[in-house]
Amino acid sequence: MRKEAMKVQLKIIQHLANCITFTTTGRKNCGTRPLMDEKKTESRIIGGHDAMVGSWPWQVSLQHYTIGLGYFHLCGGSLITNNTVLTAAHCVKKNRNAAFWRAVIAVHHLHAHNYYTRKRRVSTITVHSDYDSESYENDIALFTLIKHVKYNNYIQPICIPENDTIDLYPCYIAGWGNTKEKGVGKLILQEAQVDVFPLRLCNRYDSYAGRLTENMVCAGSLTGRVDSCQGDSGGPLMCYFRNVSRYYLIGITSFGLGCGRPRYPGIYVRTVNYKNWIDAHLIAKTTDVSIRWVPIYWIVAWTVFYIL
Ligand code: 4AZ
Repeated sequence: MRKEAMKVQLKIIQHLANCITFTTTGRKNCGTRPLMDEKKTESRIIGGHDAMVGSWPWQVSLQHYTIGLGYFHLCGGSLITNNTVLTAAHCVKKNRNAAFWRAVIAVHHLHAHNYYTRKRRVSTITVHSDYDSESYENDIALFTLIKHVKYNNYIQPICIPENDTIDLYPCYIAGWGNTKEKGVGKLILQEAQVDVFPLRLCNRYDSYAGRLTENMVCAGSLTGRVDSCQGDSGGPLMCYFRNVSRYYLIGITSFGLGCGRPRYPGIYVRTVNYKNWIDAHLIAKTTDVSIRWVPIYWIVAWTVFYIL
């Protein structure tokens, strides 16, 4: 009887730990845009245009510090918990030292922060151990923030998909990257609607010719009018799922042959394939958040123990 009670007690502790980690990091209410009306059908976007303030509440600007220059936007990222930003591994090729980086959240104009804009220093950078800079395989990394952010109308996490889905529509990309292949970045966040293509189409001999793997998503436009570019890397490829009324992070902006070239859409990291990797590296980082709840676990667990 005591053994059984112990088992039940352990199960309850585990369940509580899971629930609390999940709710304190806010992943349950992911992928919603409080300031946007999803019912309004947006017209199709050709090329990029200014995003509206608060339209992508998980969009992050990852900035690197250089002496004399200060912080400089290098990559995009997506907020997936209240202290974690998902980005591309190649974003940290310049410097993997967390001390040189900051994440800016709820920012629209890179040089004009708002009262709700949050700047956070980074405690750890976790790069996928099998990232290959030649093939861009496993181009994924996690930035853990020193201090968590509070969710509000301007700050929300995006959902990570659990299962592969084929019917992706509508999907968007966003970032402060170059608007031309040899151009410069924009100060105001840009967004564009993209099509997601079957991998075999992008792997044809006159396109990426077999270089793309199952860990990648090919998206943009075949005529080359809509694409991501340098400076957008690490940012989101996000799709809206009407059945659940939420946005999911389908891809992470990774690479491409140039920008906006016909037959060469942008290539994104297929996040669904990294769900386990992400979770494994989150749990370790979020224990400090749930540790506050330990006394409550014990009270519940001991109460159950004595009742049984
Ligand atoms: C880059 O250099 C880059 N057209 C990102 C995305 C694409 C190309 C280049 C896709 O970070």
